Amino acid sequence: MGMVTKSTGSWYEVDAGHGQVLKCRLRGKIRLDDAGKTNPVAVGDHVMVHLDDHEEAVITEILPRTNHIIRKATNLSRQQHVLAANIDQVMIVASLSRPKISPGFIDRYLVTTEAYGIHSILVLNKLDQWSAQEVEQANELRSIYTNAGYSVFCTSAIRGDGLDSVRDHLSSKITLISGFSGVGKSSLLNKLFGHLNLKTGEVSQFSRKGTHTTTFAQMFTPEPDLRIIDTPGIKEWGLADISGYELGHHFPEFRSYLPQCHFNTCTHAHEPQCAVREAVEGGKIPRQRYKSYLSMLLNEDNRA
Ligand SMILES: Nc1nc2c(ncn2[C@@H]2O[C@H](COP(=O)(O)OP(=O)(O)O)[C@@H](O)[C@H]2O)c(=O)[nH]1
Ligand SMILES: [Mg+2]
Ligand SMILES: [Zn+2]
Repeated sequence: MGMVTKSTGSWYEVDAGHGQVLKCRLRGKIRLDDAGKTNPVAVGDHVMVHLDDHEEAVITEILPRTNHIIRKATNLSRQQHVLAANIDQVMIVASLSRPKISPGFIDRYLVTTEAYGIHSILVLNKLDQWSAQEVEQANELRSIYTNAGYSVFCTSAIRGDGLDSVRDHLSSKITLISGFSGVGKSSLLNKLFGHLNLKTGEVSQFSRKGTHTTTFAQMFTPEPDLRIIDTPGIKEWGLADISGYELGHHFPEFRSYLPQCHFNTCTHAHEPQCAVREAVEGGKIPRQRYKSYLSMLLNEDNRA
């Protein structure tokens, strides 16, 4: 038995334990039985491996997953690509500027992880570059997301600020790292785990015309029991199937108000006697989060 650490679609790297890494193929018999999925095996999958007659390692069985994250193959396609499986948490990295932070984008990531039942932590990086105004913005973001139940860390991958707390939150876990290109994901990992030697400051893979874009995740194990899944070139994942009524449940700070709405099918957009809207008016739910909620509710494209 082992864990898939890399998948290219035609072959797979499987960590079989005790430092043994096998390059495997997939047994022909395992089909894409789950209609609509483009890949049967994802990084993080637990698999059974056998050596065939030619001494080749072959994946013969995929064990049940505790969770998975899906990325739509393309925007228009209904095909889905399983990005990673069996992950403990998602670490969302953002910088305030260069590239500019998009709270709407962070909220979409968070709703998606909530829908998958996966916990998230948030890292605001490049604090060595923050202006006084950006320090203020970071404090506000920290309060908004801490209030919603997420751990928030302010870091500098260059100077090393805040990295001990991040390391504590990564230990003994499998963490998928997400965030815009250029926010400092690889720099953070290099500073935390010097021997990883990840390339930094790369041009976004999407902007390099003619280059084959790799959309496959890769797992690193910088310390025993501490695993990181990097998703190079992947800007966003597809949202899980979430109905308008459900959406509010994926904003943790809305939850205590939901049972108090007059209509039990309330979408908190226009209905009378809505406890969520009252909480926004009363300053108990941050306006910025409510704004994200409305834009996700009203923009069908943002939903499955
Ligand atoms: N000033 C400053 N620059 C950073 C920091 N972290 C990353 N960078 C720079 O931001 C650029 C992108 O970093 P990289 O780690 O490749 O980002 P990734 O695309 O998210 O992996 C590089 O030029 C890094 O040197 C930081 O904490 N402070
Ligand atoms: Mg990188
Ligand atoms: Zn309501």
